[in-house]
Amino acid sequence: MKIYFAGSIRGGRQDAGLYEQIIQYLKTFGEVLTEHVGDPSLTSAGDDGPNDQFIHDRDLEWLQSSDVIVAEVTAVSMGVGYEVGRAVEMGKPVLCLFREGTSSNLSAMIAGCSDVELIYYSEFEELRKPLQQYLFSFNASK
Ligand code: 6IA
Repeated sequence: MKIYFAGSIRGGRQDAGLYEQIIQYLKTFGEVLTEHVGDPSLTSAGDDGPNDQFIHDRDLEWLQSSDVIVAEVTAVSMGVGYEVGRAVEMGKPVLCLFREGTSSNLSAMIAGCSDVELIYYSEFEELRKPLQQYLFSFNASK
């Protein structure tokens, strides 16, 4: 199973450690195409990578080739919102994760979208079971 993990980059890297934990766990279920999103050395300011068009086009190819999208949507990120919208239009299964108890407010465009599954949680450990259930049920229905 190919998993596309989406998390904030230029929207802010305050949750990078959490992304890394989620990615390590997701890797026990399949191949994570976007492991760099959890790289703690990747900063929101870093501009030394490939150019933006390359990043956009390559990420959309990965999105298209993925079986499932898992998006951590607590940190407000234009790119993550865009990826979720494009994935919904592609008809991909999308699971969004939103951490409660922070100053972030979840957009109605995610909270009100019946095409995405949404899990509210407060810490990583709470995600293990629901993530496992979601990925197993998805694999079984394929
Ligand atoms: O608007 P954001 O930057 O927060 O959007 C983050 C989302 O867009 C992530 O889920 C990624 O899949 C994608 N994305 C955005 N920037 C990059 C990127 N930049 N590399 C790979 N995926 C990206 C390279 C580093 C950059 C700071 C130069």
